[in-house]
Amino acid sequence: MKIVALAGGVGGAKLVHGLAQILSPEELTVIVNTGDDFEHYGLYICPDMDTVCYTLAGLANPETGWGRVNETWNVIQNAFRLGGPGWFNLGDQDLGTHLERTRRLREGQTLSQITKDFCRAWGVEHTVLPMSDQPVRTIVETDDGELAFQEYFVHRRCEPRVKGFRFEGAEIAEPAPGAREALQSADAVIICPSNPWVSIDPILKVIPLDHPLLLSGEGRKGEGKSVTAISPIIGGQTVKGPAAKMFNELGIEPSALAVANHYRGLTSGFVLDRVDSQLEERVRGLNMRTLVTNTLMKSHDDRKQLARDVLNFIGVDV
Ligand code: FO1
Repeated sequence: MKIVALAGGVGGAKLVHGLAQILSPEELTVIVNTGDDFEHYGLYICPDMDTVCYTLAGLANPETGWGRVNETWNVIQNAFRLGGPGWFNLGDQDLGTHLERTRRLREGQTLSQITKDFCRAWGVEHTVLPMSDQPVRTIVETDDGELAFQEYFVHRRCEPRVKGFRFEGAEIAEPAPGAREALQSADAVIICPSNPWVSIDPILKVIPLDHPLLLSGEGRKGEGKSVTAISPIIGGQTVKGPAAKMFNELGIEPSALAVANHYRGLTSGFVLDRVDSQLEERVRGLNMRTLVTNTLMKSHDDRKQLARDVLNFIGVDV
């Protein structure tokens, strides 16, 4: 059984970690959002990519979910004292990643090649692909005007009211090498519990899953490829990040049902938390099979259990 997981930041990384403990590197490919990439201090930063890779490598900071465990902050504090921007926290170990990635990009290497090399160095055996090697930039349209994603997310703490999103460069960006092939040969696609607006939609803009070529592969049971999403909204709230706030500001009541509706026509399966079980019938009404289970990943065991539940739901015996 071949699975492709689409992931954004911390929530996505946690489920991917669970999946990677069950599926072999031949069975699992992860495609990661790069719409939140940006340049800071002249360095190329890939927050979601790094969050997924550090999590898979067991190097992620367990408190924040992003950045490195046992981190120190000497470089950024010294740069800040000299007048540099201090709103985006780059740790000393993390800076090593950005320095070397930037050096290689300037040498002409691609983001996917660099990611492959870094994953090997970190002992990550599963394939992790950026959605594209070309730049795609998530722009948040707000009451305060258009904001680059990290400006909105970190610098402005998601405070400006959201009116919409644009993914600059998505029309011309090509899927990263191997992404199309992985999707074509996949039996199932899992959309991780990441922010639908700013983590998953950029990936879908670059790699539309409903493209006939991608969906044509036969599932293991001859039923066609299944696409299953896990709700990042539990009991009307997001575990982490601004997804619920975004739904609200866009005039949609945040709920697992709203997430299912967002993916309507794309997903054949939908996973919602036990606290939202009363929404199950209405999600089924959107023509989706449903699984109600515990989706809150507080511990490492929770990650693996949710991964197991989702895999069983899509027909993998684990
Ligand atoms: N998120 C924050 O809220 N504050 C930060 O200072 C911050 C620094 C940071 C550094 C490296 C990295 O890979 C991620 C970092 N993040 C930070 C998280 C990141 O900006 C967001 O989680 C994602 O872009 C959204 O998925």
